[in-house]
This record gives sequence, C-alpha cells and structure tokens, in this order.
Amino acid sequence: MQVDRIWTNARLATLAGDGLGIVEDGVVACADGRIAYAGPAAGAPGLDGGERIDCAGRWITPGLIDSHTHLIWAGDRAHEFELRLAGASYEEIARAGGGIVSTMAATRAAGEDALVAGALPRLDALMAEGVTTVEVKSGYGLSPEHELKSLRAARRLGQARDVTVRTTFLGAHALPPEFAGDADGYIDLVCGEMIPAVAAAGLADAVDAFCEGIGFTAEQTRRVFEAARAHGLPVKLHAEQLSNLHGAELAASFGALSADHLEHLDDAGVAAMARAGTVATLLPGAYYFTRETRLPPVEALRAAGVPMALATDCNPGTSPLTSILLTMNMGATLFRLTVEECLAGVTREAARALGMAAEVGTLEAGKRCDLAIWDIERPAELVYRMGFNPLHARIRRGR
Ligand code: DI6
Ligand code: FE
Repeated sequence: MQVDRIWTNARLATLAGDGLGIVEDGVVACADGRIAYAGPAAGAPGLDGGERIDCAGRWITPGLIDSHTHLIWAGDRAHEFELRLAGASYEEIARAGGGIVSTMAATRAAGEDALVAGALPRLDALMAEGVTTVEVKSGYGLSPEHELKSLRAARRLGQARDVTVRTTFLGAHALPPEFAGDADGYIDLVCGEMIPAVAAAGLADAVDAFCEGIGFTAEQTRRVFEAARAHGLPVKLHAEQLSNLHGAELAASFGALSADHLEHLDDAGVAAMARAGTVATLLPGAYYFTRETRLPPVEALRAAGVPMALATDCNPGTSPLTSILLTMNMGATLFRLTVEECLAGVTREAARALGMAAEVGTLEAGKRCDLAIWDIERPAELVYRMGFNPLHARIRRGR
C-alpha cells in the first residue's frame, strides 16, 4: 500500500466501536489526507513510501472536535461579570443595556473583518489543545444582514486557520429590540427571509434555536425547524437549559442531530432522543459559569443509549470557555462522565452531533487523517489535569 506518511511506535485511542479502542504498539498511515491504516503494527499491511515519524510511545487520538460554540461575537462582557459578582441580577444587567443585546449591538457595529479578527484568538486557544474541527454558530446579529455577515465570518475562520469549520444558523437565539413584543413577527423574518437567504448562499450546515422562556417557544421553534427542513438543512436545539419546554422531544421528532444543555430534560425527552438517535450535547462550562445546580440526567441518557457529546459552548454571556481539555475535566467532575465518555464526547460523538461521523471522530481507514498526538502515559490524563496542555502535535489532513 502506497502512503504519504506513517506514525510509528505510538499508542492509539482509536475511539472506533464503543470504547476507547486502545492499541498498544500502533501505527497510523496516511494517504492523500486520509487514514489508510490505523491499528496494531503487527497487523499492518505492507506500507510503502512516505515519511516515517517515530512517536516514541506517545498517544494518538482523533483530532478533537468542539461541536457547540458561539465563537463569532464582538464587544466584551467582562464588566457584566464584575456587576454580577457585586450582586446584580441578569435582569438588572439586561435593563441597564447589558446582556445578550449588548453583544448584539457590538456585533452589528463590527465589520466582517473585525468579527474574524475577534474570533481568531478564541479559535487559536481551541486549536492549541488539539481541536481540528469546530462548529460555529451565528446568533448575535439577529437581522438578515448581520446574521449573514456572522456566518461569512465563521466560514472565513476555516480559511484563516488549518481547521474544519461547520457553521450553524442561530437566528432564533434572542429577540432583537426592534421586535420587542412581537416574537412571532421575528420568527416570520427568520423563516421567511433569513433561512432562505442562508440556504441560497450555502452559508450554514445546520439550523439551531434557543427554545426557552427567555428565548423562543416550542411552537416558534417548530416553525424554524419546518423552514430548515424545507431548505434541506438539518436541525439542532438549545433545549431544556433553564426549564422544560419539551424542546428535545420536538427536536427528536425532526430527526435533530443534537439537543444541547438538557439540565431539565425528562424521561420522555430521553426516550424520544434515544429513538431518533439524537445526540445529547452536554455543556459543563455553562453549567459551571452560571452556577447551575440541576444536573443533566446523565444516568438516564446512558441507560437509554443516547450518545453524549461534550462541548465548550464558548460564548460571552454564559460560557467564556476556550479549553476543550477543561471541558472534559468538567464533564467528569461535574457530570460524572467516565474518561471514555469524555473522550468520545469530543471525538466520535461530537462528529455525530455535526453529522460528520463518516468523515472524522475516530481513527479508522477512510476517515480524514486528523490527529492529536499527546505526551501522556494514559488517556485519563487528558481528563484528569486542569490547566495543563500535553499536546505534542496536531495533524490535520495528514499534515
Ligand atoms: N444559551 C445561553 O445561555 C446563552 N445563549 C444560549 O444559547 C447566553 C448567550 C449570551 O448571554 O450571550
Ligand atoms: Fe450555546
């Protein structure tokens, strides 16, 4: 077999199948940016040509995937954080012009170049910990012009850096002030103008919404999903974060790729997700930062066989987090996920949450050769340590 590059003398966590897929004394071979072979050195086919890289016993995992981020925004909410520490409530801050609307105003005022420049340091922080695929949502523009601008900026991140970017249209994130008192009118605009424009421009890989008391109702979410379906776009949903509006069930009924947050998910929601194969994306950074106390129903999800992904939810209001490694640690310490579940949550299951399971997320022949090579003795170290980055090398498409 003719290959371009071979990593030898490695230990692999392939994540193929159900568990970590551990291979001691493994090799990975790449041809044309794809994995030609990943497995035991002993069972390898004859591998001809190419550069040989001795990993000296280091571990190789699939490149990591952050499957839920809001990386595109302008402005700053650090002062709001200070106000909250001084005792101000979310509502008081919103009334004083803070909150999500302040991010919207700053995002509308920013040009596309400025949005890209503002997001790059956040993206760089993720990539420095082995992220090779990242999902980026719009949702701080909240008008046709500024949502499209945000999605174009998100796409440009994937040209500015060596990373795969998947974009998600989140026009139904919050109600812009010009539609105060007329949420249905705003949803008319989302469905009638924004989704068709986003689809026509090919700017989004999926459509998301924030189904919540402070977001949109289940009925409004259904209209967004119907418009997405009419334009051939898969859906996902911010569901059951602060209350139970049965959004996850609704999402599952549309065959959603994922339902995300889920602290208030009930048994019916778990069952619906299991039936539909909808991934549960858990976001421990938001749980931590908002000092939430209600845990997502991890045991019920596990028992029902619902795949679980873990993501940063990087956003300025509720999860200013740009560490996928710390996200794994929080998944374990706060949500009691196992090491296997944490690693699968940022690889195999994250790929599934993006509809990319055939392309990335495991070390298997035919998939993209996106790798993270780690200076560790065992995979648990990636989950166990806090604020330490043992990444040795990050490989995308075999380079
Ligand atoms: N869930 C949240 O908690 C936020 N967005 C979302 O989908 C908050 C976003 C913000 O405050 O900027
Ligand atoms: Fe989010």
